[in-house]
Amino acid sequence: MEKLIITAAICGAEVTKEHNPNVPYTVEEIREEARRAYEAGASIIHLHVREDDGTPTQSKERYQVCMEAIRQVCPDVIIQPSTGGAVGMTVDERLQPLELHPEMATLDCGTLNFGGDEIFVNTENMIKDFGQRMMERGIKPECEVFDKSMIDMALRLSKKGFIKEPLHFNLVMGVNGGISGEPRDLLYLTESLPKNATYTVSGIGRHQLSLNTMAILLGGHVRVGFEDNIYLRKGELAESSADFVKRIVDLSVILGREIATPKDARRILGLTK
Ligand code: KMH
Ligand code: ZN
Repeated sequence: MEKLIITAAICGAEVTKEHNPNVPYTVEEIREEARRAYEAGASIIHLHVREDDGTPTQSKERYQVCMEAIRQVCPDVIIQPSTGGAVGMTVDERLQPLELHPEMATLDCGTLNFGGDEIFVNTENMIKDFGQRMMERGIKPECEVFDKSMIDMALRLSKKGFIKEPLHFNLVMGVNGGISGEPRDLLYLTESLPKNATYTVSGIGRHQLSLNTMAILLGGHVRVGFEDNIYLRKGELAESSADFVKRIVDLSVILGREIATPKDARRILGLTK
C-alpha cells in the first residue's frame, strides 16, 4: 500500500474559540497550528483563514500572509487553500486564493444543506468555473464530496474536460445534510470512485476516528483537525489539531502503513510544482 498522506484541516470556517479555545484565528496562531501539525506528521495543510476576531475571510491578502508565515516554519508542506470558504460567501470572494497559485485547492462538487437554514451552494456552473480556473493555473483540485451524487458530478465534469484525471477526492462524511458516517457509507463511496483516483477521508465529529481507521486499512488517505472535530475523545477537547495527527501516526504505524512526507505526497498526488 502507498504511504499515508495526512491532511491537517487546522482552522475551518465554522468552528470557533467558543467551541474550542485552541481554534486558531490570528496569523501567528495559524502558523503555530500548522507547524505543530506538520511536525506531528501532516504533509498537507488544508487552509481557511480568519480575521483576528475569528470572522472567516477568503481575502487573497490574508491568505498570502498566512501562507508565507506557514512556509517560514514548514517550508515543504503542501498548502491547500479552501475555495469553499464559509456558507454564504460569494463566488468572487471564494475564488481569491486561486490567484496565489497554490499547488492544490478544494473544489466543492455539489450543493448541500449545512444544518438549520444553511445551504452550501455549489451549482454545476460554479463547479465548472472553479475547475477550469484551477486547470488554467496548474492547481490540483481536491474534489470535496459530501455525498455520492457529488462523485458522479466530478466524473461528469472530468469527462467534459473541466477537471483532469487522475482525480483526487476528499470524502467528507457526517455533515448534517450530507452522507452519514457509517462504515457501509464509506464503502459505498470508495467503490464508486474510478480505479486511478486517490482519496482522503474526513469524518466529522464522532465519525472521525472510525472512518480514518477504515481509510488507513482501505488504502485511502486521512484528514483530521479542528475543521472536522474538536474532541480528542468524548468530553476531552483537543489542544491542537496536531493531537489528531499524532493519533493517526500511531495508529498507522500499528497497522503497518508508513507516513508520507510532503515529497511522498507530491509524488502520490502527481503534483508538478
Ligand atoms: N466551510 C464549508 C462551508 C472547503 O474547504 O472547500 C466549506 C468547506 C469546504 O470547508
Ligand atoms: Zn474546508
